[in-house]
Amino acid sequence: MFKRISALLLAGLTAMSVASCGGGSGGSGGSGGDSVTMGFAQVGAESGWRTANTKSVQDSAKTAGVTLKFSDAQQKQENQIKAIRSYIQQKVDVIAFSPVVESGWDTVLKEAKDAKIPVILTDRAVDSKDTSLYKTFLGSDFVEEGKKAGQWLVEEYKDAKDPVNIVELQGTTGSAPANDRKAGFAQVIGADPKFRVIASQTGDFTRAKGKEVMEAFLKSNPDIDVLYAHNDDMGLGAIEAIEGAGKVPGKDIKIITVDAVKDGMQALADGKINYIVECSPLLGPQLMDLAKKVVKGEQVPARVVTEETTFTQEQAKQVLSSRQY
Ligand code: GYE
Repeated sequence: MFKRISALLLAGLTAMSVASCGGGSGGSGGSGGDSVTMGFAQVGAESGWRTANTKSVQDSAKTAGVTLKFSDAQQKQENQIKAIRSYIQQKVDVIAFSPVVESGWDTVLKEAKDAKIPVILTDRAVDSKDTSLYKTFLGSDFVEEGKKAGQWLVEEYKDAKDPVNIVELQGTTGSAPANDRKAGFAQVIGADPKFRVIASQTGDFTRAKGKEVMEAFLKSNPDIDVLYAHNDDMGLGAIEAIEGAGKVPGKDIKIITVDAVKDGMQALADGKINYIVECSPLLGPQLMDLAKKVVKGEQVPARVVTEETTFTQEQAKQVLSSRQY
């Protein structure tokens, strides 16, 4: 079984490798002129955000002349570890990955370090104490995103005297965005005891799971005022569950999500979502830039934070047509 999965994964890695026209042999272990080969271990294809992120990485590798070896871990850490080990074996110049969960990376990161292959974290962080195991971390501030979600809620209910019952759809258990979006939100709403999180469960960042968990929430909690979903996709699944239960999303139950992908923005413009905190998936160009620098041995900042905004329903109507993803 184990063997079959790794054979499949390797076949997948080969099939999905995207060779760009950058020239050069790649795999030069950090030497070899300007040509750079990057091994990129993606989380999966769980959400609209992820699809846009993958496209951004692939497109910008082409533009930057970086040869990209790409793998999809289907939200499983063991697949990502195998992919990283295979990139080490192939002697790529740089490894970039978006860690599915925060913990458990030290061993494989040490292997990359021993092989003198620099590692860049993109999108999600690891909790390794030894920060020399990676060169930089490019991505959003997820705690800040959670805080922004909480701030909107506090403002929206500033005159309310009654308790506000909140249900929360968490992202993938153990992932940085799930941990941090939960923490940032809790920190802000925690200042006022009228805000009560009456149920909180993972929906794995997918639409299907978001719908399923929201159905269960609705069955056991007749009096839900607010849904906070850690991404648009889970929020969109939950909207189906809310409508299925005969309630009006955006009115009977206020909805806050994170990401601002096109489908989410459409639901916001349609009044089904009330507020979206943006999280940009367009990390590709900055990633290629950082990769070239670390391969050349140049200094890069230890942390590069993505710039992001928030959207109300009115703002969504204005920007919807020009939204790229
Ligand atoms: O918010 C979610 C995706 O890690 C920021 O992962 C990313 C999150 C994003 O599945 O939609």
